[in-house]
Amino acid sequence: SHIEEEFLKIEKERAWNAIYHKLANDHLVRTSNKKSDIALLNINRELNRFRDVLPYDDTRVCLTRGSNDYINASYIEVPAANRKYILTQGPLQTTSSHFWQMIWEQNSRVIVMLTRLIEKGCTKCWLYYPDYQNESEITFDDVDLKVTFVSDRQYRYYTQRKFDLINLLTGESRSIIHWSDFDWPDHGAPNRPEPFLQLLSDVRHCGAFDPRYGPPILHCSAGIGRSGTFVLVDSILKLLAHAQKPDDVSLIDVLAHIRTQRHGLIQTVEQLRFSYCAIIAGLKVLNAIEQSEGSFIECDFNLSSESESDDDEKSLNSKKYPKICG
Ligand code: PTR
Ligand code: PTR
Repeated sequence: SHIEEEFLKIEKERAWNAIYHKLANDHLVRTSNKKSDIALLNINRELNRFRDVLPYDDTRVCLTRGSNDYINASYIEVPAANRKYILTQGPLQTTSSHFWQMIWEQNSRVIVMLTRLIEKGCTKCWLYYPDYQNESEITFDDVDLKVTFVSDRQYRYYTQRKFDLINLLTGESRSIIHWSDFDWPDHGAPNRPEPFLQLLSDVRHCGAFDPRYGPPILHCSAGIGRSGTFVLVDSILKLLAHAQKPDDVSLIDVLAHIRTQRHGLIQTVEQLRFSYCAIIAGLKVLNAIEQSEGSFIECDFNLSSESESDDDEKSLNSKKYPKICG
């Protein structure tokens, strides 16, 4: 593919740094009129995990219920690929309820968590979900939501959890699928693309892009480096699979475009290089998956790949609802 040719050319010319920094400079020009005024309001400062990672006003996700509509989250759209995502920071203790409120209001059903709770001794994300080891349910009284643990399943490279998200005002309950524990420290890149492509394939097949529901929620710690890499690889692979003229698909253009929706997507040269590697490998191994598009019927949030990867996984806890006291 032309992406592979481009990759080999950059390798040969050792041009990764130059390309990455050109992108960063172009970005400053393209976004000079972008504002993050809402994120900087005094009442919202504390709601940001990092002072320097803020959503732009025009692409931020607004909460609809309650007195403050702010959450550090952005819509990312790649219209040519027919893809929408929500990227957000790893929830803080004080913003976990807002996170679930956003999921309810946006009608999202899938969460991809690309950070660990703690990396190299530093806290990267609050434990905002019931992991069963600590808790089997969490009630967020301020937003009238309850999240209950349903099941977890350990795959070779990551964990899948299912939760029920219950609206305490109406009693309505929704199934949520949560992917986590993927090994990928911030500012770095995975050693090889295959585990990542497996995660991507499972995320696609669990209904993350089902048009009946809201966009999938992607987060890492800041919600820009690793999550941005995920968006770029997924959307470019989708574009290459469906574009009229795949040779016109430009990774750099798509990256520049998504960077106008949330700043800093893809944080390092390694992550940019990894995106190329994952796309090149993905074109080979994801072929079979692409062909199955449309075969996805009613989404009951059971993994369709269960039979394929049976030996990759084992149930951590009973699949049934764990006992609750009382
Ligand atoms: N100021 C922080 C830093 O540069 O370390 C912000 C930051 C943290 C940015 C993590 C990106 C980070 O990675 P990710 O978006 O993958 O969590
Ligand atoms: N067809 C299923 C769905 O729409 O959810 C599963 C699936 C999803 C398969 C996406 C492949 C997918 O990849 P792409 O969107 O790149 O065709």
